[in-house]
Amino acid sequence: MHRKIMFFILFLTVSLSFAFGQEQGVEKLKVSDKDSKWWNEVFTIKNPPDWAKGIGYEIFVRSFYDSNGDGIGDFNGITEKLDYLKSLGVTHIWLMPIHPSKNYHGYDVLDYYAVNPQYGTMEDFENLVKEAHKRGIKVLIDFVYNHTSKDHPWFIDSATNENSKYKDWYVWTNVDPGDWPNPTGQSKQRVWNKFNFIKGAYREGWYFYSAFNFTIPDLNLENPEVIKELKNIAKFWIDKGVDGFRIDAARFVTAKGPDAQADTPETIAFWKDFMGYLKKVKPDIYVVAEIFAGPDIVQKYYQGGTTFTHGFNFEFSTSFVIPLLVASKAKVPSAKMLSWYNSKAFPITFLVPFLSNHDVGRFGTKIRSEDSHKIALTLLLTTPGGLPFLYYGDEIGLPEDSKVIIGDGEMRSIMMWTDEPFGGFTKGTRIWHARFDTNLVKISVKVQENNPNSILNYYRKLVEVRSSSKALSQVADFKVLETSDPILAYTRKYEDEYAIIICNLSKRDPKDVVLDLREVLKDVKYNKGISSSIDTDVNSIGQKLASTGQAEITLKPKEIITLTFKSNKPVKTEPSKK
Ligand SMILES: [Ca+2]
Repeated sequence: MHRKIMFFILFLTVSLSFAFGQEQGVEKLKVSDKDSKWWNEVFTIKNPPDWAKGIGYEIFVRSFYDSNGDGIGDFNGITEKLDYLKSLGVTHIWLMPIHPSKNYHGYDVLDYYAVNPQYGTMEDFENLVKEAHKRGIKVLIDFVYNHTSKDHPWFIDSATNENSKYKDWYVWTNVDPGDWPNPTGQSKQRVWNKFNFIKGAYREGWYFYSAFNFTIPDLNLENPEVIKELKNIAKFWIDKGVDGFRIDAARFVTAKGPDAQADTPETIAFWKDFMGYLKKVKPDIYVVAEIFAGPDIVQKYYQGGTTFTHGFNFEFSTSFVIPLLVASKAKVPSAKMLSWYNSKAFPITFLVPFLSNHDVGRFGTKIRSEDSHKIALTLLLTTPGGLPFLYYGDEIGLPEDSKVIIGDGEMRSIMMWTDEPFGGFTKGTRIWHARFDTNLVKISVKVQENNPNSILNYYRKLVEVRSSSKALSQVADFKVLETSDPILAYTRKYEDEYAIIICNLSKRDPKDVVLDLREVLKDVKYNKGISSSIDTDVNSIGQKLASTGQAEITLKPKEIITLTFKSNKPVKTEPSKK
């Protein structure tokens, strides 16, 4: 009896230690590049495309930095922060709408030829563009072509003046078209609305088309006069020094019926013509479109490179980054990414990845873990695609501010610069969104700059590694390595430069990994590397891999390591002429 119990205890101890040992990472996961395939960009890209090394940054002017203490962010505020942006590796800033508007976010424009006086003067804007250019930063502005404000003088005249030149600038009918489904996903919002804003107006009782909201009627973009005017507006801003545009609501230009309100052939033809004009005015123009859909729809706007130069990838975060982080499994999300890569309809460089924006919300709210945020930023900057975009605050993991009570304002709250009142956003005594979560100052730029292990310091070092390596900062070949969960690993190659990125997606368990990259890393020297854990000696791993092609490493839970390599061959020099 006694011996039986002893035997059972011994058995239990052995089984437990075996199981425990496995969880602790005794099992070694092999990562080898033998059976994987290099993916090459199948479309010809101008070499090197000027955006490839860069990083884009979306700014909500009202919330970025207030230079004059009135509680509203402004152009001069951005100008003051250009050196900060430069320190993030930013090469393109996208300013959300800068025009006069009655709405705080600016997407219902009142005058396309002016700047919002709350943001500063036209001279302030021109100065921002000039100072940005001095630092090698391009300026993109938001272009809201699909609709105007209902208070825009064009709409008022179109509604009230039977002889107006703007009469057919909007989509009107005096016969009730019935209830069409809303194409933008806002099912409660009617697309045909009765005009009753002005008593006795010529259009009183008529219906106007509006894909988003009755306060922003759609322009009639089949009217050549409207198209001509929009081209003039675009040229006006290009002449001001603007380098390109972010196109708002690109899918909804022309509705042809209840079942044809998005992505219609007329819409695509409109953009093809419009882009042809922009490229004529400014051949190197950078245009990234909001095609709020998956890549299967986005590809319709590539058209062999004749339409937009880039479209945002709305699935990058939801179908790739978040599933990796939540499920801690690599296979399915990696396959998703490769399906974009394999598309015959567009090059992967057409798809612009991002983690957060002003409509989909902040990544820092969806994934509340610093380690995961570091992984996400690494994936953003090291997986193939077009110019990666940050939303202001992504570099510090800024979450949404739940104290903001203005509609959608939680995603567009003030930037946290310091741990002073209002996060150092203003020197004044109030801010435009009144209430804010004072706890957020704890993750401000200044606080993170003083913490070696912060998201911001990790991000800056990652940018340094990225820009030191052509394998990461050019349109490079790409290979997802065969691994077992929870390990994700991929390599990139440009000429004879290489990068490897390896990540332990497990939230709890460290993993021992045997790296065998002898097939790839031949005759290379280690360049630079970074780990999301400051305790990992990445340089010795990199040097070992460079000399032997192999290394055994223990990855901590949620650790990601990026290593870059250059050719060991002596640089060829031209024989000197005697
Ligand atoms: Ca201000």
